[in-house]
Amino acid sequence: MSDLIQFGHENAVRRIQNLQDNELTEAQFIALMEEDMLPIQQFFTYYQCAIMEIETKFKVLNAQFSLRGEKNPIEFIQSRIKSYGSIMQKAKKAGIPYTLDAMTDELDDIAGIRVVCSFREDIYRLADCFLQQDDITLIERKDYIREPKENGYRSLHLIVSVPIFLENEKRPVKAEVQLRTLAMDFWASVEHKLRYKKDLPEDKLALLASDLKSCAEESAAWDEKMQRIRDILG
Ligand code: 0O2
Repeated sequence: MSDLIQFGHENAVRRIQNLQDNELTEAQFIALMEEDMLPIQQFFTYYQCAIMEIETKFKVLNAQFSLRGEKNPIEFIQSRIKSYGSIMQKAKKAGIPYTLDAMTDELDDIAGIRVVCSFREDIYRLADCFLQQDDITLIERKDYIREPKENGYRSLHLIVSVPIFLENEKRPVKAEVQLRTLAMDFWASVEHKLRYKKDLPEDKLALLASDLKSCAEESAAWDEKMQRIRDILG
């Protein structure tokens, strides 16, 4: 059971323990459990809704580009809600209290949408079209393509706020959109897997880091050549 869900259950169990067993029917017990779980379920549902909104926006752009006779710029879209464990680790590292309000305010990437394209220029074109939409508010833009991270990581990151429309409320929700090419995505997914292999000796880790960096540079050169080919072919 995840820590957050556990937290909801523990709250409920604590309250239930304050009552006499025989005072509580099964239906009341379930109602109490659900009451404590509701804010946590709601918290994640809002992010799921933001993901649906943003995914749809990119799918619409993809369809529109193909109507103009261009090849679809998007190869695939992957989305995720940050895992409970990662949320906790990030909150702990940043000194954010374990409350839903604090996590909503302070964490920008609980909802993550990754848009993967074949060509680098399509990333910028899609990002511009997406950011022009009047319900999207840009909070932060990090261009790790023009300024790659020290280890070679490349992607364009957009932290945005998108409104979700609920029964009686319009609610802004934050999300992180990562746009990258297939080559950047391949590199990042391999590097992500290796990042957890910390039990290697220092010399092997250093070799790995330097090999990964040169792979990142080679794949950036690939992206550049593919872009040139596309520009020539039109
Ligand atoms: P996951 O598993 O994708 O959720 P921070 O999030 O605090 O580490 P910052 O400045 O808030 O850093 O965000 P940044 O640098 O924009 O990175 C956020 C996300 O980008 C990461 O989320 C990764 O998905 C991706 N990313 C950034 N740097 C790297 C990198 O060097 N290698 C790979 N493979 N991915 C990277 P998470 O939460 O780390 O991971």
